[in-house]
Amino acid sequence: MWIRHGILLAFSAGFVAGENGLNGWLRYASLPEAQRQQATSIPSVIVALNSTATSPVYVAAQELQAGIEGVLGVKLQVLHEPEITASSLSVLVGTVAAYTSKHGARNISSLIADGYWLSVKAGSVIILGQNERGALYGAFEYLSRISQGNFADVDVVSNPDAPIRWVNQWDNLEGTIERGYAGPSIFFSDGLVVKNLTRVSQYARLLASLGINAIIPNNVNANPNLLTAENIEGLGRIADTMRPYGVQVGISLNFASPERLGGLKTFDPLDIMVVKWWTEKTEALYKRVPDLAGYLVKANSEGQPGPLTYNRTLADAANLFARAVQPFGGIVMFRAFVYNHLADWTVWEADRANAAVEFFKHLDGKFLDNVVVQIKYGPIDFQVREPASPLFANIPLTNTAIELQITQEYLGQQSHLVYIAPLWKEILDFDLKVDGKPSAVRDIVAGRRFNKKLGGYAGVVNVGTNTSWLGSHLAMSNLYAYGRLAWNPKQDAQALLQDWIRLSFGHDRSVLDTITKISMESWPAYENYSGNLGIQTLTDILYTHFGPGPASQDNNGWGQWTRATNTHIGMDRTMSNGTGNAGQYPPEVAKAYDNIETTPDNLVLWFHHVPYTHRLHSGKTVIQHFYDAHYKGAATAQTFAPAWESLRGKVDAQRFDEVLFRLRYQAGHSIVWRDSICSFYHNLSGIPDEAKRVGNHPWRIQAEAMALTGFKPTGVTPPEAASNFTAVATVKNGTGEAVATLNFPDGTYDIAIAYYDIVGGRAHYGAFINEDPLLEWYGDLEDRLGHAFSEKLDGHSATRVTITNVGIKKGDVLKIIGLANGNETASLDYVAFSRRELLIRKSLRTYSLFITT
Ligand code: GCV
Repeated sequence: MWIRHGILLAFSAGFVAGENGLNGWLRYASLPEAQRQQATSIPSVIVALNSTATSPVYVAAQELQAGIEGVLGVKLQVLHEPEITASSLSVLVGTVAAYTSKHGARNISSLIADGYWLSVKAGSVIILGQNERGALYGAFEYLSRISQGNFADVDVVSNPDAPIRWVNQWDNLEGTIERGYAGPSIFFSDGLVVKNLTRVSQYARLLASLGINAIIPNNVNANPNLLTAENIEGLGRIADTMRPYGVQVGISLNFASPERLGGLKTFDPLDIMVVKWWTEKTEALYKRVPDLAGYLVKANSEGQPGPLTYNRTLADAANLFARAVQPFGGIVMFRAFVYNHLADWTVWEADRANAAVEFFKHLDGKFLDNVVVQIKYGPIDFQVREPASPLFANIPLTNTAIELQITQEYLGQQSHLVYIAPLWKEILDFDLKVDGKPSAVRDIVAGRRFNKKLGGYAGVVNVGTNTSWLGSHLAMSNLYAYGRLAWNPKQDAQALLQDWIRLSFGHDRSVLDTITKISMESWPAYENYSGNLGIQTLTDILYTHFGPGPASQDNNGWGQWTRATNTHIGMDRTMSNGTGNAGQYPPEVAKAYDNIETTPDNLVLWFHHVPYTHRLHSGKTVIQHFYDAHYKGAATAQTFAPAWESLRGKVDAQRFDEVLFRLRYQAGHSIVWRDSICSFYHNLSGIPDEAKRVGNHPWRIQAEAMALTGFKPTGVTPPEAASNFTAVATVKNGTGEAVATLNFPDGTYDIAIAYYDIVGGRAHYGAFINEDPLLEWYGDLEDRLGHAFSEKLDGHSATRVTITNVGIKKGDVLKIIGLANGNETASLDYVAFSRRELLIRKSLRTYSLFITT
């Protein structure tokens, strides 16, 4: 061995195997003694008013038994009817109807479907659901309370804010997941439903604990083969597995299935043979899955087939399915994500943000009652900042649901910590002021504002087989918060986060404070370094949607335009001069967005096309705001890993190590973001950074300036994803050596080595000072992070490793060796030095200015 083990590897020493995340927030960890003592009277028995093993009430009893045992260390017996009578110290769980028939009526008439009543009085617990599902939800609420050490008496009725609380998975039949970052599907493999559905059952348990009542397991870009007899049977097995948890199954449909699977010559929604085909398919589905929740449809979007091919309307399509499922009580979620991805980008007005209203407004009133239009929260596509979609305000006669994305497609793909609930809250709380009346988005989707029967929430989750479910343990706060907000959107994002922290990581105060701090800072930080002022996430939209690629937004049909020139930036969406998008909002909101004076800074580039020198309300110019925000965001991201490290020993080993690895990765990649975006606009606008950071890196040694053997200078795509627009790389299977004599003052430094980790191999690296080994590492991020990987040297593959606390003397010789492997060349961008002593002494603000490395 020519290199000693690296620092990253050394961190795993000293830990026993830890938790792997599989139980999420349902760990039922033993309460610390002090809190356990507050449980003055512990129930002595669990009474379940249903003895059918597949019923949610039965499951609730099992869950109560496991939970109480885990938290309090006592295993209670479960009794079922008819053997029981409720005792004073029991936990009784059942439906109101079952309770009433046995014990007489209770006055809890305010319960609605899925709601529950929870009563805790001196150790006696009664949990009654309006239906079986509600009883299970009430049991989970009780367990959440005791898991958090809350034994207080309570008498509470809890009803869901909206009837639709669904999750969507974008799983493909062959087992991949579109925009999934946690391994293959738990549902499908090789074109079929998997045989072993254990993970599906565990997923249902997590979902039920949040009040989620249905799931669409397959991708909205749907495969017609889902409707073969074999797969209908498979769906039946999925439904059987999830039903005990009250989670119904629905499916995404491929609109062209009658032709592609059924062999018909058409898929025209008004063709009689097509109608017959769908009717019979629906009957076959309901025969196997009598409680099928319904259908989800993506039509005429991003190349998917749809009714417009036959000059039929989107309502014709939705109603075809609505009629088919109506006799069975099913519903149709019809996606409003319809737009032309081949738009003419030279046409100023061809604004994708207008598409949903253009496609759906004139259809208001034409959808059947069991159709719900599913609307992404913003007008484009899950960007780091968007205004609420104007469609929520434009179809008052139609049921609507909001689509949120738990999987972090545009938000760092679970390789960056981003707690999204604060973003969702901003949208849900936004008042669209329809007809001058209070019209919060949450009230519209709940059906309250326009008096609609159906409505609610669809969250795109994309869990995979990784035991952490989402690839990152900390990302699970997003799934938790999604479910809790779908139940009650008035809840506070930080309070939800803290419930999740206590349930997932225990009761240590510093654990609570630290995870709260980094999570609450994470969305603002990510917005700062990935795209601010409403310009969208400036990622490479033509490739993986992960790393920086600002130029990719413009000059193509996808419509995520920024209209950046060398003098101006931003979409003019005003009514007078722009695309008119502001005018799609009700008058009061339209007026505010139409006028740059009343548009909030964080959306100014969403609605206005301005010079880089335009002064914001903050007093800064747009370009200086860009520079400062990107530096500030990346500086905040540097604090996450050290903050997490302070929890060493307070979090179990496996989750501690896995989170630390990701937070360190994020620290490096946030600097990739910062530098790429700053450098791109610096180059484009020619306007210098007042703080002289952009393009000025005195503490960096550029790889191309080192003495090179085997490594050759190369450009990367986009060019700004390399410091000084140049990196170095070996040829395939080659070896490279880069050497530099250090000219920095003697001191202790953190040394960051920037390189590119691409798929196709695991390049092997070593760094030495004066021939002494400093760090050995591999280009193996594809094994360790689940995000969409790249085959090129670009903003997705650009990354950094950091070695802390290295003593350096002027004249020391730094050498880096890279061995290519497979299709992965070895590569290098720069080596950056930060003075440890200075870093420790500086405040965060100064630190952000200081980090020019
Ligand atoms: C499932 C975006 C994503 C696609 C996704 C699509 C949608 O365009 O990048 O992967 O397709 O949205 O929501 O339908």
